[in-house]
Formats: sequence, C-alpha cells, structure tokens
Amino acid sequence: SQIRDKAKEAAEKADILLFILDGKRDLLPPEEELYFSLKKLNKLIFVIVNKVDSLSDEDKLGDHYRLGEGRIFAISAEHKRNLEFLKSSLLEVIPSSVQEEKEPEPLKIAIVGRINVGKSSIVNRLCGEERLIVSEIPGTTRDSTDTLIFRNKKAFCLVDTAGIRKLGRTRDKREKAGIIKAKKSIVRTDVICLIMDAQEFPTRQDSAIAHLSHESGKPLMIVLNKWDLIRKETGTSEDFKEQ
Ligand SMILES: Nc1nc2c(ncn2[C@@H]2O[C@H](COP(=O)(O)OP(=O)(O)OP(=O)(O)O)[C@@H](O)[C@H]2O)c(=O)[nH]1
Ligand SMILES: [Mg+2]
Repeated sequence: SQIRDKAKEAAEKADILLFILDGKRDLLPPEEELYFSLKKLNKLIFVIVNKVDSLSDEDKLGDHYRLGEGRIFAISAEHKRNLEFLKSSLLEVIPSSVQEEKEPEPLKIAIVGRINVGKSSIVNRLCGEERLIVSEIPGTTRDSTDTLIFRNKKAFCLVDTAGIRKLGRTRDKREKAGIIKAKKSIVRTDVICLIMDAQEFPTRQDSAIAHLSHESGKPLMIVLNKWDLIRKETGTSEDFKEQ
C-alpha cells in the first residue's frame, strides 16, 4: 500500500499522467478502478498499452479500449513499436514554453552505501518530503531513482541507489541488477556521497565502495549516518574522524 500511496502522490503532483497497461494480459478490475480514481484528478491521461509487439497483438486488445475514452497507445517498449508516435503526441500537449527552457544540466550526486544505512532517508530529508520508500528491511531500494532538489535557484540531482553488498550474498535477480546499477551510478554522476552507518563503521564493504569512488576520480563526500545511536563523549567525533 506504500507503493500505491506513492503512486497516487506522484499523480497528484503531475500535469500529465501516463497510465501503463500490460497488453499481454486482460485488463484487471483494480486497474480499471485505479484509472477511474485518477480520472477524478481532472488531468490529461495517456493510456498506454505496452508489450504490443506486433499488429496481431494489437488486434487482440479489447477491454483496454474501455479506458482512455477509446484512445489508447499500443506500444512495445522492448521492440520500440509506436514509440515515436507516443513521443510526438506527448510533445503536442506539452506547452512550448516548457520545451524551450534549456536549463543547465543539474549536478548529479550519487547517494551510495551498504544496505540499510539510511540512503533513501537522507534523500527524503534533503528534498523535504517522503519521496522514497524507507524501511528497516534491508534491501528496500531496488533501483536507482533520480530526485531533483533546488538550492539557491540551482538544481541538483540526487541519485538514490540500491544498497551495495556482495553479489554472492543475494539470490534476488532484481537486487543484483540494482547493485550493478548502483556501482554504475558512481561512474555517471559528478559527486559521490558515501553513506555509512556510524554504529558499524567502517566495514570492508564501506572500503570497497570508497575504493570504487576513489578510482572514479570524482569528489567523494563521506557521511556518517545514525549519529543519534552513538554514545557520545567529549572527542567522539574527533575519534571518528581519525578512523
Ligand atoms: N536511528 C536512526 N535510524 C535511521 C537514520 N536514518 C535512517 N534510519 C533508519 O534506518 C532504516 C533504513 O533506512 P533507509 O533509508 O531505508 O536505508 P537505505 O540505505 O535506503 O536502505 P536500502 O535501500 O535497503 O539499501 C530505516 O528504518 C530508517 O528509519 C538515522 O539517522 N538514525
Ligand atoms: Mg533505500
């Protein structure tokens, strides 16, 4: 239900909604319900049926036409079918002033670290809303997510990533893919922010990630999170700094 709430929140903030359906199976009653609840937001909704790989797949669509006032986009993301048509239809409805604004590329900051150290929590705090799902269950973030924040009228892109652990430690294919993507994010961003858990710091995995960051040649920021859980005495933070 956290996922559904996040989707609803995103829909409320958006100007145009892309409602994606699976063309390889029938329309499900909850999908239809969700569509009609989104319609109440009075926003432009594009109903997109994905996985329509061929013309014969397109002929099989029936129930899907119940949504979108009879206008649906039958596409195949994998086979790039009808994507150009979708793109030009989208461009038609986006006001031209929005298209023309050419802002400088925001600085990309990768938020990386071991699982459960609080990466997603930090992004949420920095953007001032509960944008990302946070939980005490390790391995919550499965994919990299970009979040734009503004400071002094400048845009920064925070890239939350999946917690990095040894690939051999998990059998979950999606988690593995997430870990590989997290490592790649170190390459595609401008600044690396390595988050560590102050209670467990520093672990071997922390050093491995620091090493990757160092090799990338990018500026590296080291952040010790969960500082509230540390018993502090005079000089505690100096001791940590030395370590
Ligand atoms: N005490 C304390 N708990 C924190 C702090 N930051 C995050 N947490 C908790 O740590 C847990 C993990 O937080 P997440 O933000 O989901 O951690 P993550 O690094 O994104 O985790 P994965 O996506 O699983 O890799 C949650 O239960 C948070 O509430 C902190 O500063 N102090
Ligand atoms: Mg996370």
